Amino acid sequence: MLIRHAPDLTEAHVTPREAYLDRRSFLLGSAGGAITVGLGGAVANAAPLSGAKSQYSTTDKPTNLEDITGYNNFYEFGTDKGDPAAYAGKLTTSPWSIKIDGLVSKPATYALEDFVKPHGLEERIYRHRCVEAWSMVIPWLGFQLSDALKRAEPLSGAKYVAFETLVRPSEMPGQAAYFPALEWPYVEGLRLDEAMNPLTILAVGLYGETLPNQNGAPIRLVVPWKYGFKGIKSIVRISLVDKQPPTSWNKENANEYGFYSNVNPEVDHPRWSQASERRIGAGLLAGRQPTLMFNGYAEQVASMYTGMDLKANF
Ligand SMILES: Nc1nc2c(c(=O)[nH]1)N[C@H]1C(S)=C(S)[C@@H](COP(=O)(O)O)O[C@H]1N2
Ligand SMILES: [Mo]
Repeated sequence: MLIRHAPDLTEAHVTPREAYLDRRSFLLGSAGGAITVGLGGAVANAAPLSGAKSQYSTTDKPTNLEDITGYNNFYEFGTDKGDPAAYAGKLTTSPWSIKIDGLVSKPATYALEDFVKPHGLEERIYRHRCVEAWSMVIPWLGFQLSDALKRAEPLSGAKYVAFETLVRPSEMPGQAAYFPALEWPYVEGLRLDEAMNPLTILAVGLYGETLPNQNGAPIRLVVPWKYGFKGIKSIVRISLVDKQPPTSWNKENANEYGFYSNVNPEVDHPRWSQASERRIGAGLLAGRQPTLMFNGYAEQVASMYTGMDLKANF
């Protein structure tokens, strides 16, 4: 009998969750901070990565790796949930450079390694709530955006932070499409206090490895109290600016997607309710669960919006 080996499947795909957790505690016990290149991984080119535990991690059960890396939004690779997993593998993520400019004392263009090097990595297990009313729990590895911004020394006039994704149609089929789904580059932005909030991270890995391309390799933003589209992927530029920057989904449809996009069960999307969500991987019988104000992070972030009308500033 012919025994078929699936060549695309690596150990991480078939490792049961418990075995993964054992391996993770091993990684967490090893010298934290450094990106170490090793064998195997969830996807091609993945390298093991470790990070210190964080007080900001949720105790919610992490979503399976297969769902986190197989059900994605990354329109540069197509608009179907499976397109990023199917097409992002071809993206060249090394070498990678990232520019930090605008209203800073120290503008610079860094090789990714040099941009990441000064920062110790942490594991941040965060809830992830897409505006489409589904959610996951993702064990990110990364560092606080605040630390990267401090290094650039923002000037007093800096009020917002603008982010840009790579434009490379030769490797991003969604950017080469005749009728593109969005205007490129994908752009996002935060108010400076939101960017400096300790919950806001730049992620370079998940589940103990470098980021899979479909999740925004080699570096992406994670803002866990906002809808997922604020978490811009594959970042090449971070600019400190004095005015609220344009954002991709707001440009696409300002009536449906605001600049703030804080998770709010009381402010419905014009076409659907935001009161509840479907937790991916919870099983067909699990039903929907209530969506929490600020995605459950109100304690850490609500004070930034005191006195603000969250229905007007959605
Ligand atoms: N550049 C870019 N970033 C992006 C997107 C995108 O299409 N392009 N999609 C966003 C949306 S809608 C979501 S929900 C998250 C999905 O992240 P994940 O695939 O890692 O779960 O990425 C966000 N970042
Ligand atoms: Mo999303």
